[in-house]
Amino acid sequence: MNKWVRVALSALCFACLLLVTADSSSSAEKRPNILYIMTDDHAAHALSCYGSQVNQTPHMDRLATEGIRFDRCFATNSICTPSRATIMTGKYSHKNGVPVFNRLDGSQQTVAKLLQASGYYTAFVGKWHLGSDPTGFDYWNILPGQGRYNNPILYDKDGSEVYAGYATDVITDLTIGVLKNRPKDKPFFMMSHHKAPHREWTPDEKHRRMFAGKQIPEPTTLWDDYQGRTDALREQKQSVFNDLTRLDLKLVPPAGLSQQERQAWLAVKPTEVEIEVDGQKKILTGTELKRWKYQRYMQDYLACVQSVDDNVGRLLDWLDANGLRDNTLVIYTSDQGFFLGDHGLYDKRFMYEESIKMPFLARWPGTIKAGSLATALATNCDFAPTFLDVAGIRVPRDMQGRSLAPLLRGQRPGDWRDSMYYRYYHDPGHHDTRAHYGVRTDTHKLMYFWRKDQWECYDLVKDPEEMRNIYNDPAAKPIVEKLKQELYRLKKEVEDEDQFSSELPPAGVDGPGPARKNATR
Ligand SMILES: [Ca+2]
Repeated sequence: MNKWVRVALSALCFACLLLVTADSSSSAEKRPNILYIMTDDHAAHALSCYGSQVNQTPHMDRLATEGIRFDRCFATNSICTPSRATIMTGKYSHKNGVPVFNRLDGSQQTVAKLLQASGYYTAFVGKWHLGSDPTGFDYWNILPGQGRYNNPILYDKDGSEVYAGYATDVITDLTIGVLKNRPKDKPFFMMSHHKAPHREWTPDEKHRRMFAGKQIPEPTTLWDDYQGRTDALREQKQSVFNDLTRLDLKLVPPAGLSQQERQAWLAVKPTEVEIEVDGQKKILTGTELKRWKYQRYMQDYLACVQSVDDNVGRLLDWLDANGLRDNTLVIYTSDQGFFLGDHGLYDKRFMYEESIKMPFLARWPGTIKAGSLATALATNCDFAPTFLDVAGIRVPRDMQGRSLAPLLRGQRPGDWRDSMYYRYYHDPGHHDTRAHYGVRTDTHKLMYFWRKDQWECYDLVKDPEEMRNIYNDPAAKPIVEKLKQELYRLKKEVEDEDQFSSELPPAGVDGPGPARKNATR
């Protein structure tokens, strides 16, 4: 080999080396930012991109128009704290130790810790509601427990502080502040969690006015008489007609009450209400009162949602204006769904569609095709694996979900799941909702109320509103048997060995939080 060939070869090798180095550094730079926006109790049927009959959410709809809408994304245990624990761990409640409103053991593996260890800047702002302080975040600032709507208190590792304003605006402001001040040499993982539109549904003044007096269409199942169902629907105490309190309905206590008397007055579930119509006092009872309660509930709930929608728009505008549009995966979801008078209910918990269905919208230009739709069954167990996958991190084997990244790209893997497992434990809980577990497929649902040994089964194609329990229908026997087999197969697959079926961990997520930062000043 002559000298010139050797020089040429070594130059070629050097060029290759440069190419490899440049390539690996550019792929590291290209790891996407992840902005995860989550609300509390926002039902998919209160977003216009999901066909809402009751409101318009133009800013959330932008994510669907510019990205993807998942139509079958479900919570695996439809209440706040368990869903949050599942999102952080990628595991079912019986594996992460959070079946009810109990404290998350923050020493366990979480998606935030894994992203942080791989070089992501990780931050959390807003409603955490997991009892223990966040772990795996470079920055966190959270509401104690449920937090409050007006002038919320948030606390970080140094103590708590009162923030003037409305919680949804404050949380968005803080999120933008964190993003502005983040280290720019790392991709970010930002979780921005709203309190809204959680009970007691206190809107800000602007949006309260927007919905005050507005007539909201009633859902077709509002007057469901629960015929043909198990005892569970008849025994629950999450009825719009019977269980909303004076506080929920924003009734004003009479003057002169002590603090204690005032609280007792507000906690009453009224069977008659005095209102004023055209300057005349009027007592509402019976059917008229029921209809009025539904309206009052929905007016405030939707007003809270509208503020979130405005703030999602504000955050998207900020991202776009700051050059973060193209390389940021933005997700909008809620910790579960919510009953908006469906089956006469509010709240969640039950395995019926309105409760378990999570809105799930994602935008990531260049990767997600604008205006796409995913109908594959997804669950909140899948979120952590998805974040890891898009960040190029191997998903640990003990995570029970599966990355949604192929679905984001419009590809449904051939071996994608065709059923999902659900389990709710909190019985009697706050609403006497009976414990149950079940399976949902693309076409059917089977629910088992295990303490009562009672079953419900629905054909979701013929009966999407789940009004006709076909469990005892002779013609449905073959499908019921098939679903039972699938239910027990899934129960085994997710290793649910009835860990929490008889004994539940103590509650521990609603404490007051630490002392004020300026308490000693
Ligand atoms: Ca919730």
